[in-house]
Amino acid sequence: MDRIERVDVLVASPGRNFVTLKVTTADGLVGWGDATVNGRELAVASYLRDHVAELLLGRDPGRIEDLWQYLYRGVYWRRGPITMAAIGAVDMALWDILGKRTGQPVYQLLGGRVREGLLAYRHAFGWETSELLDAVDRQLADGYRAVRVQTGVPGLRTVYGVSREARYEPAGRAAVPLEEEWDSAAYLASVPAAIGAVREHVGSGVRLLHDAHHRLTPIQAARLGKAVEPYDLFWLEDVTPAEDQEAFRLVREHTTTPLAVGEVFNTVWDAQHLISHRYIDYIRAAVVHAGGISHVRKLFAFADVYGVKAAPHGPSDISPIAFAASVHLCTATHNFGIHEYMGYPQQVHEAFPHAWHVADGYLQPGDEPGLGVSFDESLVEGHPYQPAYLPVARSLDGTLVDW
Ligand code: KDG
Ligand code: MG
Repeated sequence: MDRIERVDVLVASPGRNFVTLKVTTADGLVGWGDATVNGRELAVASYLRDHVAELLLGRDPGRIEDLWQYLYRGVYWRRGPITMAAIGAVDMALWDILGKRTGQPVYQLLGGRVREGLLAYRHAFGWETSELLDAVDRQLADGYRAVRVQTGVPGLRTVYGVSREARYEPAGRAAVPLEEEWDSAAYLASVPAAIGAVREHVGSGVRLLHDAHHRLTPIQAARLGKAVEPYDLFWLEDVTPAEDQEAFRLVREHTTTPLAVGEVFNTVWDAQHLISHRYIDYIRAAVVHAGGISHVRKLFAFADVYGVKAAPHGPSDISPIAFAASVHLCTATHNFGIHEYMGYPQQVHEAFPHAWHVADGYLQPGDEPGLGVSFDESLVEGHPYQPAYLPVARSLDGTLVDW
């Protein structure tokens, strides 16, 4: 039996902050995990260094499920993004080690390929509709068939997810979060027409998605869902905060626009009511933030029972390691729907060499043993953590609005 010999927590900022877990075994196998929690990177690094690393030393890395249960059920204070990202990083590192030990890519260990590729969606944004149409065209020209469309709101100087630059990074480097404006009434008055313009521009074959970032009340969300029905959205995402899972019933009862939620969920229980009542169509939980491959696999299997599809979160703040884990899991998941691929700057691709890739708008896991991804540790030295936060939004009277 092999044993875990070393656990390193590597915090580095090659363009943006990432928390990477490196698990080394006595046989010299290395497993990589991602524990990045955007804006709370040091908290999860401390959780791993100060409370988890010691627990892993000497243990059999092949007992993936038992170690998951040990780190989850064996701790009185459980759940939440920090705990679950820490467990998620350990879990993906152990699957990586198992793959390397057996010479198999992780998707083979999870039951093997159930499709030839994962439909990926990209982001397109434009302050004006004409800029948005150009951005959509660029994604289609790159071979993608699904695009998330976000646009400016007349009267607001800033809108989350809509940059005036060609690319945007959600977290801005600053000691405290920037403050943006928000006005749900202005948004509701303008966004359906922008989505309609995109649909008219691209015709019927392209999948269009839109993200409301939890900003609406349930009745506003219901109204938006009805308003965009003629434009055949693939989904409307995060229309209202899901702490109150029953709130989605109201949205569901009023619109046939498909609903997606869950990128901030950490366990299957966060989505239990939503899924078992069939209030949503897509569950967005990420391998890193919801306890790793082992737990998200259960969540997706639970969703499958109710006809809900898996559609993982894939922004730039999830490192290419967790992205690899997600691509492997979805390659072997029957009820997969679509995968977000926000994309990374070249610097991040180089920091995390990876076998996963995109071909013709579809994600492929590659065939290297394990997760097929690693991290260039030499970057830790010259690229230290830099405080960076998502912006905070306030409505026009100064009231803080939901993320
Ligand atoms: O950390 C927050 C980002 O990941 C968030 O902006 C991404 O809403 C998001 C999405 O759908 O990718
Ligand atoms: Mg989102």
